[in-house]
Amino acid sequence: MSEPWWKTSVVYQVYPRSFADSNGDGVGDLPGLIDRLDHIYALGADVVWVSPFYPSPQADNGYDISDYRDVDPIFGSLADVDRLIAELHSRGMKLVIDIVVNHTSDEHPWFVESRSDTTNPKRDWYWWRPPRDGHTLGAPGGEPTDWIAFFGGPAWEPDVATGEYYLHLFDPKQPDLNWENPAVRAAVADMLRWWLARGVDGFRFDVINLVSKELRPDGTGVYANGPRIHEFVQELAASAWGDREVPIITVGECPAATVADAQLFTDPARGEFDMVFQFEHMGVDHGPGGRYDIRPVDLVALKRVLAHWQTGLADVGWNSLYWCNHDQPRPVSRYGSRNPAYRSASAKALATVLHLQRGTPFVYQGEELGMTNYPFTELAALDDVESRNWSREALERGMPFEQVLAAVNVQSRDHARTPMQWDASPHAGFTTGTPWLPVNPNHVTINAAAQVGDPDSVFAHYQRLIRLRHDEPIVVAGDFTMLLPEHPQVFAYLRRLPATADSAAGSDAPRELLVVANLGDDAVDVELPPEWEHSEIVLRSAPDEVASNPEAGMPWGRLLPWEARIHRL
Ligand code: ISL
Repeated sequence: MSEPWWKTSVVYQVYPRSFADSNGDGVGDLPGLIDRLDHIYALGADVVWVSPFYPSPQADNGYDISDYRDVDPIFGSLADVDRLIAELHSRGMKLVIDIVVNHTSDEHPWFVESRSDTTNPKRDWYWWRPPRDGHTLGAPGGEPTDWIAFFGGPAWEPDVATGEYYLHLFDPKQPDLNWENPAVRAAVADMLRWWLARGVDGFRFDVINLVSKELRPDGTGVYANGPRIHEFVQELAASAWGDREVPIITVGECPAATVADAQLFTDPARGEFDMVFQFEHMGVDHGPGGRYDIRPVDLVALKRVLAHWQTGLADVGWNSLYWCNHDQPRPVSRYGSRNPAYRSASAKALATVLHLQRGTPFVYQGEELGMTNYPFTELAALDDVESRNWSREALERGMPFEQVLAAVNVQSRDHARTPMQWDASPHAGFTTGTPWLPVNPNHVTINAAAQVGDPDSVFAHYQRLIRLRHDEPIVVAGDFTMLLPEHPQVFAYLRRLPATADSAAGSDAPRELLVVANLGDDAVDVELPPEWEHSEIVLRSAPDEVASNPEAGMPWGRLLPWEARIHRL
């Protein structure tokens, strides 16, 4: 098949702060990551995406960058990046770096210059505005627009020295770059070329669909997918990587993007991104008040959203597939069983229904072990700026402490950020020092050392799913049909490779797969298409009693709790 390499790849995301600490300072680093690359290689992932490692005041753990062309000393040096690239390439793997260019740190020299004087040449590199008519700077209601920042509070920060506000869609320490200014766009493209020349193989673009915005009267402003977004992305793609012989991988993180937006972003003919991170399926347990306004996961809605993306990008564009990243709770805690006896089975079932979809799967560090949320008992233990701000505001609004803590225990971004669980030793093998965020006490049982090499482990299941994608063209190229869409407990679909669309797959290659999983604690009987009854089972995960005695009187169509199967015709 002449598919681009990223269509057959699986990406593994590393949050460097929490992956592996080589020098005992309690913070993960690049040498630590390099030491652990064989774990990712053994899993079978093709690409490693590393969250930001650039110099940063760490107001948002590195998503506030003060120098795009260096490495923060807490993570290592540029020489370590070069070594990381070489070590990955020697294993046939690739490196994706994280590009955060909707905003910089307020300590980036560009912003330091910009704020120094209203006449500074870099003034217009950011969004500076005078107070609203009739208001004084900093007085209530003086903000130029009614926008609220993602991390709470007004999105405008008064700057007393120059008498104006600057825009920050996130933290005040993350001022938004003004992409309307061509010099900003040229500087970004230049920086990307610099990293490509260093040997990186692709980019993940942080909140990239926020770079085009329209400041307008209250209630009418546009902060996402603004009028020039596709123009900006096309220009960037053409100037930074359009001339590459070997294609790179590009992923645009796009909060609030619809399928229609994604068709535009990922249509190869338009020269924008290879795929986007969409957020629709992340909203199925959010109420009208947002992510901390928690609702039970609605499986029917979750399936509807994912099926919509599968069919919406079937003819044009490409999907990314993910359950987790450094901003989300742990999938096994979010969508899996409340019963610890089913933790491992539910991690496998969730992985199965995601990885057999069409798209490029992303595995977030520790997901391949079935790592869980952390049991926070005090708000002071939180590090994440978003959950700290939200919990402070919620307490101020009068929400009882127990309710705040419960919400944070479901949704905090810190759940994904507790240290990687390598082994059962005191700090889980993550560090010899004091970890920057506590290690989950369950590391004594949930850890890599216990799972790697164990054929029944969550890790082994991920290995099989990844191998299946590499071996079976149908997993990459087949079309998608959801089955039992209204079933509240079962996730089932078909993948089919139409005979015409497939010449290279060979005549004996399978043309149909059935994926079915019970995402519940009770056994369930479902009506599956009868022609599949005697089909080959490619992969089956289920609690021990099935694994040890697969045909133990199980009627066709019965699924044990959290059982997942892949059938082949
Ligand atoms: O998921 C979110 C909605 O509550 C936010 O946590 C998140 O800020 C949003 O998904 C955008 O994320 C990206 O940009 C942020 C950074 O904090 C996140 O870590 C990053 O992934 C600002 O750079």
